[in-house]
Amino acid sequence: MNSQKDTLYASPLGKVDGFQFDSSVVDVFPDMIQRSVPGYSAIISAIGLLASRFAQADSVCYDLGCSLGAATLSMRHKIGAKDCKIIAVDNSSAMLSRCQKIIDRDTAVIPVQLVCADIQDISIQNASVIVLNFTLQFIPLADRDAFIKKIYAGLRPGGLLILSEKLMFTDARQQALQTEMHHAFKKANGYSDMEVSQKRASLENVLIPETFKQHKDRLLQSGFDNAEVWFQYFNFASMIALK
Ligand code: GEK
Repeated sequence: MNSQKDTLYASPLGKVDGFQFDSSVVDVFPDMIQRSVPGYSAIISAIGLLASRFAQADSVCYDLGCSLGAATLSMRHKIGAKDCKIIAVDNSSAMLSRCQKIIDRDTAVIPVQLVCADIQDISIQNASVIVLNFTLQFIPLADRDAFIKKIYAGLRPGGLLILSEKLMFTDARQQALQTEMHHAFKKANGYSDMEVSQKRASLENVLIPETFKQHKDRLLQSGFDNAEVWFQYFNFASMIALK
Protein backbone atom coordinates (compact mmCIF):
# COMPACT_ATOMS: atom_id res chain seq x y z
CA MET A 1 0.00 0.00 0.00
CA ASN A 2 2.30 2.72 -1.25
CA SER A 3 1.46 6.30 -0.33
CA GLN A 4 0.98 8.70 -3.21
CA LYS A 5 2.69 12.09 -3.29
CA ASP A 6 0.61 14.86 -1.75
CA THR A 7 -0.34 17.34 -4.50
CA LEU A 8 -3.76 18.29 -3.05
CA TYR A 9 -2.90 22.00 -2.86
CA ALA A 10 -0.49 22.15 -5.83
CA SER A 11 -2.95 23.86 -8.22
CA PRO A 12 -4.61 27.20 -7.54
CA LEU A 13 -7.99 26.74 -5.84
CA GLY A 14 -10.37 29.69 -6.25
CA LYS A 15 -11.79 29.09 -2.78
CA VAL A 16 -9.96 26.92 -0.26
CA ASP A 17 -12.41 24.74 1.68
CA GLY A 18 -11.89 23.71 5.31
CA PHE A 19 -9.58 20.70 5.60
CA GLN A 20 -11.29 17.30 5.89
CA PHE A 21 -9.84 13.83 6.43
CA ASP A 22 -11.56 12.37 3.35
CA SER A 23 -10.50 9.71 0.83
CA SER A 24 -8.33 12.13 -1.18
CA VAL A 25 -6.32 12.83 2.00
CA VAL A 26 -6.13 9.12 2.92
CA ASP A 27 -4.33 8.33 -0.37
CA VAL A 28 -1.54 10.84 0.32
CA PHE A 29 -1.58 10.89 4.14
CA PRO A 30 1.78 9.21 4.94
CA ASP A 31 3.58 11.49 2.45
CA MET A 32 1.66 14.56 3.68
CA ILE A 33 2.34 14.10 7.39
CA GLN A 34 5.97 13.14 6.84
CA ARG A 35 6.66 16.28 4.73
CA SER A 36 4.54 18.60 6.91
CA VAL A 37 5.19 17.67 10.56
CA PRO A 38 8.81 18.16 11.64
CA GLY A 39 9.99 15.15 13.64
CA TYR A 40 6.96 12.96 12.86
CA SER A 41 9.00 9.76 12.31
CA ALA A 42 11.07 10.31 15.44
CA ILE A 43 7.89 10.77 17.49
CA ILE A 44 6.30 7.62 16.04
CA SER A 45 9.39 5.56 16.92
CA ALA A 46 9.52 7.01 20.43
CA ILE A 47 5.83 6.18 21.00
CA GLY A 48 6.79 2.51 20.60
CA LEU A 49 9.64 2.86 23.09
CA LEU A 50 7.44 4.70 25.60
CA ALA A 51 4.66 2.13 25.21
CA SER A 52 7.10 -0.72 25.84
CA ARG A 53 8.09 1.00 29.10
CA PHE A 54 4.56 1.92 30.28
CA ALA A 55 2.15 -0.72 28.91
CA GLN A 56 0.86 -2.75 31.86
CA ALA A 57 -0.35 -6.37 31.80
CA ASP A 58 -4.12 -6.75 31.25
CA SER A 59 -4.50 -3.11 30.24
CA VAL A 60 -5.52 -1.13 27.18
CA CYS A 61 -3.35 1.21 25.07
CA TYR A 62 -5.39 3.81 23.21
CA ASP A 63 -4.41 5.56 19.96
CA LEU A 64 -6.91 8.42 19.68
CA GLY A 65 -7.15 9.99 16.22
CA CYS A 66 -5.18 7.05 14.83
CA SER A 67 -5.38 7.97 11.09
CA LEU A 68 -3.60 5.09 9.31
CA GLY A 69 -2.36 3.55 12.56
CA ALA A 70 1.31 4.59 12.56
CA ALA A 71 1.41 5.00 16.37
CA THR A 72 -0.66 1.82 16.83
CA LEU A 73 1.83 -0.20 14.77
CA SER A 74 4.79 1.33 16.59
CA MET A 75 3.25 0.31 19.95
CA ARG A 76 2.14 -3.09 18.67
CA HIS A 77 5.69 -4.01 17.68
CA LYS A 78 7.26 -2.91 20.97
CA ILE A 79 4.85 -3.82 23.78
CA GLY A 80 5.93 -6.86 25.77
CA ALA A 81 3.38 -6.76 28.62
CA LYS A 82 0.99 -9.73 28.75
CA ASP A 83 -2.64 -9.52 27.65
CA CYS A 84 -2.52 -5.95 26.43
CA LYS A 85 -4.75 -4.74 23.66
CA ILE A 86 -4.75 -1.59 21.55
CA ILE A 87 -7.90 0.38 20.81
CA ALA A 88 -7.40 2.78 17.88
CA VAL A 89 -10.09 5.37 17.23
CA ASP A 90 -10.76 7.82 14.40
CA ASN A 91 -13.95 9.50 13.21
CA SER A 92 -12.96 9.45 9.52
CA SER A 93 -14.38 6.26 8.01
CA ALA A 94 -12.05 6.71 5.00
CA MET A 95 -9.02 6.73 7.32
CA LEU A 96 -10.26 3.83 9.39
CA SER A 97 -11.02 1.49 6.50
CA ARG A 98 -7.52 2.06 5.08
CA CYS A 99 -6.10 1.61 8.59
CA GLN A 100 -7.90 -1.75 8.90
CA LYS A 101 -6.20 -2.99 5.71
CA ILE A 102 -2.80 -1.92 7.03
CA ILE A 103 -3.38 -3.64 10.39
CA ASP A 104 -4.62 -6.80 8.65
CA ARG A 105 -1.32 -7.07 6.76
CA ASP A 106 0.72 -6.60 9.92
CA THR A 107 1.79 -9.81 11.61
CA ALA A 108 2.37 -8.66 15.22
CA VAL A 109 0.21 -10.51 17.74
CA ILE A 110 -1.20 -7.83 20.07
CA PRO A 111 -4.93 -7.48 19.33
CA VAL A 112 -5.97 -4.17 17.75
CA GLN A 113 -9.59 -3.02 17.85
CA LEU A 114 -10.44 -0.20 15.44
CA VAL A 115 -13.34 2.05 16.40
CA CYS A 116 -14.94 4.61 14.08
CA ALA A 117 -16.14 7.29 16.51
CA ASP A 118 -15.56 10.75 17.86
CA ILE A 119 -12.82 10.32 20.47
CA GLN A 120 -14.89 12.43 22.85
CA ASP A 121 -17.70 9.87 22.82
CA ILE A 122 -15.83 6.64 23.55
CA SER A 123 -15.39 5.10 26.96
CA ILE A 124 -11.80 5.12 28.20
CA GLN A 125 -11.05 2.54 30.87
CA ASN A 126 -8.20 0.49 32.25
CA ALA A 127 -5.65 2.41 30.15
CA SER A 128 -1.92 2.23 30.75
CA VAL A 129 -0.93 4.28 27.66
CA ILE A 130 -3.00 6.91 25.84
CA VAL A 131 -1.66 8.49 22.64
CA LEU A 132 -3.02 11.75 21.25
CA ASN A 133 -0.56 12.23 18.39
CA PHE A 134 -1.59 15.51 16.70
CA THR A 135 -5.30 14.99 17.40
CA LEU A 136 -6.31 17.26 20.31
CA GLN A 137 -5.64 20.26 18.04
CA PHE A 138 -8.73 19.27 16.00
CA ILE A 139 -11.07 19.08 19.05
CA PRO A 140 -13.09 22.26 19.70
CA LEU A 141 -11.33 24.41 22.31
CA ALA A 142 -14.42 24.44 24.55
CA ASP A 143 -14.38 20.61 24.76
CA ARG A 144 -10.70 20.10 25.53
CA ASP A 145 -10.81 20.47 29.34
CA ALA A 146 -13.54 17.85 29.79
CA PHE A 147 -11.82 15.52 27.34
CA ILE A 148 -8.44 15.60 29.13
CA LYS A 149 -10.24 15.04 32.48
CA LYS A 150 -11.85 11.95 30.97
CA ILE A 151 -8.43 10.73 29.81
CA TYR A 152 -6.97 11.20 33.28
CA ALA A 153 -9.89 9.29 34.82
CA GLY A 154 -9.45 6.40 32.36
CA LEU A 155 -5.72 5.97 33.04
CA ARG A 156 -4.48 3.51 35.62
CA PRO A 157 -2.05 4.76 38.27
CA GLY A 158 1.41 4.61 36.65
CA GLY A 159 -0.18 5.29 33.26
CA LEU A 160 1.18 7.61 30.56
CA LEU A 161 -0.40 10.20 28.27
CA ILE A 162 1.56 11.15 25.13
CA LEU A 163 0.24 14.43 23.70
CA SER A 164 1.77 15.73 20.47
CA GLU A 165 0.58 19.10 19.13
CA LYS A 166 1.39 22.00 16.88
CA LEU A 167 2.25 24.81 19.32
CA MET A 168 1.60 28.55 19.46
CA PHE A 169 3.82 31.08 21.20
CA THR A 170 2.79 34.15 23.17
CA ASP A 171 5.86 36.13 22.10
CA ALA A 172 5.16 37.64 18.66
CA ARG A 173 8.72 37.27 17.38
CA GLN A 174 8.88 33.62 18.46
CA GLN A 175 5.50 32.97 16.81
CA ALA A 176 6.67 34.58 13.56
CA LEU A 177 10.04 32.80 13.58
CA GLN A 178 8.68 29.32 14.39
CA THR A 179 6.00 29.71 11.68
CA GLU A 180 8.60 30.89 9.18
CA MET A 181 10.84 27.91 10.02
CA HIS A 182 7.95 25.48 9.68
CA HIS A 183 7.25 26.88 6.22
CA ALA A 184 10.96 26.59 5.39
CA PHE A 185 10.78 22.93 6.53
CA LYS A 186 7.85 22.31 4.18
CA LYS A 187 9.55 24.04 1.27
CA ALA A 188 12.73 22.02 1.88
CA ASN A 189 10.45 18.96 1.56
CA GLY A 190 9.24 20.02 -1.87
CA TYR A 191 6.06 22.02 -1.15
CA SER A 192 5.68 25.27 -3.12
CA ASP A 193 4.75 28.66 -1.59
CA MET A 194 1.25 28.21 -3.04
CA GLU A 195 0.84 24.76 -1.49
CA VAL A 196 1.98 26.07 1.89
CA SER A 197 -0.40 29.04 1.78
CA GLN A 198 -3.44 27.12 0.48
CA LYS A 199 -2.92 24.40 3.11
CA ARG A 200 -2.62 27.06 5.80
CA ALA A 201 -5.94 28.57 4.65
CA SER A 202 -7.64 25.16 4.69
CA LEU A 203 -6.53 24.52 8.29
CA GLU A 204 -7.68 27.93 9.55
CA ASN A 205 -10.32 27.34 12.26
CA VAL A 206 -9.90 23.55 11.81
CA LEU A 207 -6.52 23.04 13.52
CA ILE A 208 -6.44 25.28 16.60
CA PRO A 209 -3.04 25.29 18.32
CA GLU A 210 -2.36 26.37 21.90
CA THR A 211 0.78 27.27 23.84
CA PHE A 212 2.72 24.76 25.92
CA LYS A 213 1.55 26.66 29.02
CA GLN A 214 -2.09 26.19 28.05
CA HIS A 215 -1.54 22.47 27.58
CA LYS A 216 0.41 22.14 30.83
CA ASP A 217 -2.18 24.10 32.81
CA ARG A 218 -4.98 21.92 31.42
CA LEU A 219 -3.07 18.72 32.24
CA LEU A 220 -2.42 19.90 35.80
CA GLN A 221 -6.04 21.00 36.26
CA SER A 222 -7.20 17.61 35.01
CA GLY A 223 -5.39 15.72 37.75
CA PHE A 224 -1.87 15.12 36.41
CA ASP A 225 0.79 16.48 38.76
CA ASN A 226 3.42 16.74 36.00
CA ALA A 227 3.71 17.39 32.26
CA GLU A 228 6.86 17.93 30.22
CA VAL A 229 7.93 18.35 26.62
CA TRP A 230 10.13 15.40 25.63
CA PHE A 231 10.51 16.45 21.95
CA GLN A 232 10.25 19.68 19.99
CA TYR A 233 11.14 20.62 16.42
CA PHE A 234 10.13 24.23 15.63
CA ASN A 235 6.40 24.63 16.46
CA PHE A 236 5.69 20.90 16.77
CA ALA A 237 6.08 19.29 20.18
CA SER A 238 5.34 16.08 21.99
CA MET A 239 4.55 16.11 25.71
CA ILE A 240 4.27 13.37 28.31
CA ALA A 241 2.18 13.40 31.48
CA LEU A 242 2.42 10.67 34.12
CA LYS A 243 -0.45 9.57 36.36
C1 GEK B 1 -0.60 9.55 13.47
N1 GEK B 1 -2.27 10.15 15.14
O1 GEK B 1 -0.28 9.25 12.31
N2 GEK B 1 -12.58 12.05 16.81
C2 GEK B 1 -11.83 11.09 16.22
N3 GEK B 1 -10.83 11.35 15.35
C3 GEK B 1 -10.61 12.65 15.04
C4 GEK B 1 -11.36 13.70 15.60
C5 GEK B 1 -12.38 13.35 16.53
N4 GEK B 1 -13.13 14.28 17.13
N5 GEK B 1 -10.92 14.89 15.11
C6 GEK B 1 -9.91 14.57 14.25
N6 GEK B 1 -9.74 13.24 14.21
C7 GEK B 1 -1.97 10.13 13.70
C8 GEK B 1 -2.09 11.47 13.06
S1 GEK B 1 -3.96 13.27 12.16
C9 GEK B 1 -2.98 14.68 12.36
C10 GEK B 1 -3.33 12.21 13.44
C11 GEK B 1 -2.88 15.54 11.17
C12 GEK B 1 -8.74 12.48 13.44
C13 GEK B 1 -8.71 12.79 11.96
O2 GEK B 1 -9.69 12.06 11.24
C14 GEK B 1 -7.29 12.40 11.60
O3 GEK B 1 -7.20 11.08 11.14
C15 GEK B 1 -6.51 12.58 12.91
O4 GEK B 1 -7.48 12.84 13.92
C16 GEK B 1 -5.51 13.72 12.91
O5 GEK B 1 0.16 9.41 14.45
O6 GEK B 1 -3.32 15.17 10.07
O7 GEK B 1 -2.34 16.69 11.36
